Amino acid sequence: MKKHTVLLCDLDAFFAAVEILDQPALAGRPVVVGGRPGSRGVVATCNYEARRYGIRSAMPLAEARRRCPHAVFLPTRHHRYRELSRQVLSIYRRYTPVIEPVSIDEAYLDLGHRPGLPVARAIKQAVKRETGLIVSIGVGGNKFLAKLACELAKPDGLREISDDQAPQVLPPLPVRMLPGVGPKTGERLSQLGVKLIGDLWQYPIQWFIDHFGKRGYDLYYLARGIDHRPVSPISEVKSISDETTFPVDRKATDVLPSLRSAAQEVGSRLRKAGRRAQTVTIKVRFADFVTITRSRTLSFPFDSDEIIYREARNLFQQHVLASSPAAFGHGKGPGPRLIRLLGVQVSNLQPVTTPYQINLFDHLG
Ligand code: TTP
Ligand code: MG
Repeated sequence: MKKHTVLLCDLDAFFAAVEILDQPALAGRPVVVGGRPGSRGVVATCNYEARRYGIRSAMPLAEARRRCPHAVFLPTRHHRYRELSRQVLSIYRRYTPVIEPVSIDEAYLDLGHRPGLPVARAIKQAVKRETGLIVSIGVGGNKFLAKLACELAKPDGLREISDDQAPQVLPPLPVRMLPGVGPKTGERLSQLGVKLIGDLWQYPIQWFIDHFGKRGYDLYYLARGIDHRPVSPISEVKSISDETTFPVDRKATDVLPSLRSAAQEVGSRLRKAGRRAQTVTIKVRFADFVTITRSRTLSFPFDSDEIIYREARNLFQQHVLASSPAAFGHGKGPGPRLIRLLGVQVSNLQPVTTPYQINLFDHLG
């Protein structure tokens, strides 16, 4: 069966690019979007001029100002970003109906059996001409290779990684560039002596299954540039979640740092999706595989890490720590109730419409 051509289109420095589009006098200056530098907020994004000073998404604004005091700091205007996001998607739709948006500025396109580069070139030009924005595009025979090509080519990138090129391109890259390998899996791989994608090639598939369970299959194949995930035009994201299975079961009193990092991961993806949530859910699987989920719905929409963590922590304290004194390790029970898996989810998602509420809610944390 002939393979499909996949494009990954990701707009460059999206929020910052929109601000510069609407205020051309800012061009060439470092621009940071996220809020006033005096506020407790974080950087949503910044342009490449600001990245030269080490400023990055999710960095506290105060830190960004320390690194580059003369940068221009702007509040977010989600309404305008959504408008441009829709406009760009409608351009993609002229080239294929099979589109899977993954965030406010990123989408996979399935081109069927057409060659990718000419279409990618045409899309880049149309987006530039009609919106003024720059889109980087990666082309590949699957989602992973398309995404990787885009990442390697950014900014203003256009690159294809063919199946034939994958065995040369992949080995020297860090394992963190594999889909699904975040800080946690990255750390586990590093403990196993694996730093580069090529380091994974020496192991048989059983090694992957022994260390990573069912996910091991994906890792084995992804390391070789093989990715069977289809481009699936889902209508709307309904929830965002992050969960970790610990390498060894942990005491309930020891997992709050993991809960915090899950809350941060979910918060970052929520903001990137241009959404706010109203419900936080925690999922806890104990060592005996008994699994519970507990939720709380707030009266207002939120997207800050602090609120997500605060609610997740309250749920955890109420339903895990308080309800099982043994979890503290000094109860009368058979011993501490150990935890195998911990997850955080946000749901009840809605688009961000009012621009200043991020800062407003920051003060509730
Ligand atoms: P990205 O595509 O990750 O970043 P970017 O478009 O700003 O820069 P580039 O693609 O050139 O590397 O995210 C898209 C938008 O999502 C970004 O402009 C702002 C928003 N966002 C947040 O609000 N918070 C975050 O933590 C991240 C990563 C993104
Ligand atoms: Mg982008």
